[in-house]
Amino acid sequence: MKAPIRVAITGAAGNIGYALLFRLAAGDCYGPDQPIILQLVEIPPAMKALDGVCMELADCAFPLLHGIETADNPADGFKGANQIFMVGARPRSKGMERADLIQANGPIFVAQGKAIESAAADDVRAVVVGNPCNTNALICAKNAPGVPEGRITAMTRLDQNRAVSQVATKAGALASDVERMVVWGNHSPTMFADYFHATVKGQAVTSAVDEGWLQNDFLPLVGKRGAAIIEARGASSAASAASAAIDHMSTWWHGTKEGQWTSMAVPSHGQYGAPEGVMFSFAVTVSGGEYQIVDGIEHSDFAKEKLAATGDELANEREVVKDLLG
Ligand code: NAX
Repeated sequence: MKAPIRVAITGAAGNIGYALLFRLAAGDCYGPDQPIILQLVEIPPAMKALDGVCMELADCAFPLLHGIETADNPADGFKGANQIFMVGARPRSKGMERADLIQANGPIFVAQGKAIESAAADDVRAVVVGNPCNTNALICAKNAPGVPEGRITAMTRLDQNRAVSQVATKAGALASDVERMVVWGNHSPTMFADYFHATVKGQAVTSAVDEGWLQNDFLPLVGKRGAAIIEARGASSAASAASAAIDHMSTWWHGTKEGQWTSMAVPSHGQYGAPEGVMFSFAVTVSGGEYQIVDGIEHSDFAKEKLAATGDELANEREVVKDLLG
């Protein structure tokens, strides 16, 4: 049996947290031979609910769960953490614009960035799920300048999984038959689910599936999937978001298979025309715990327009939080 790793989760008593913790403890992220110690972080009013979650975790008697610790602040909660899931954030309330949400959540990620730098393990890897996740991850990274670049990322894997599932269903195939479907840009309706380079059973998606459907139905379907789930369920995506967070961290931990791509929002250095210095979702490969942005992908004019629009949105978000960038 390997030595346990420390896995910190913020927002651990929330909806996504409730779907995430049990799968982490069951070994779904790091494998059946990797024990973990969970470090659960919440805000003070949620600590009682968190106690209840801890009781349930204990009652599962998970063999891989070698400890549960709780904290009501990130400096304690991130101590020695090797892996961090930043899920906790203020939800968007009625009448709140995206810019208001960005401003309300920004300070949370200033404190969490500082805590990663001062308290986490040297090999820390972190994903931000709490929205607006790209810009929150940017704030976090800028407030952790001593942490190597690229260790703090944001999650667009849910958008990728949604895109994979829609194409698989349309083509009468399985999700595992769809490859190289990646999402570019922001985790917001402007993101671009790039079907031009994706394949289903080895065949180009553009020839396997009606192109009119791809352009007119698929893109809005994926872009507005979160809203459709709220409308149907009366609550936002939780289990699917937790599953995507596990996929993001699991791929980072285990690596991508030969020829496979995945989507991660990572610091941009202007590749593919993305604005420099934002957290932009790119096609990446992963090996040995390091991601690499895929080089040399050709984009059509249609795709370039989409990339420019989502990039502009991220540049505008960065402008809104410029005072929080360390
Ligand atoms: P909930 O409101 O159910 O839970 C959030 C939890 O975070 C609460 O328990 C709250 O007490 C805690 N929290 C708030 N501020 C905190 C802080 N400073 N430190 C630690 N904990 C804190 O929301 P939930 O449905 O779990 O969603 C969490 C976040 O994920 C939201 O921001 C949501 O918008 C975002 N999402 C992101 C997705 C993505 O693909 N990136 C998809 C799903 C989801 O919408």
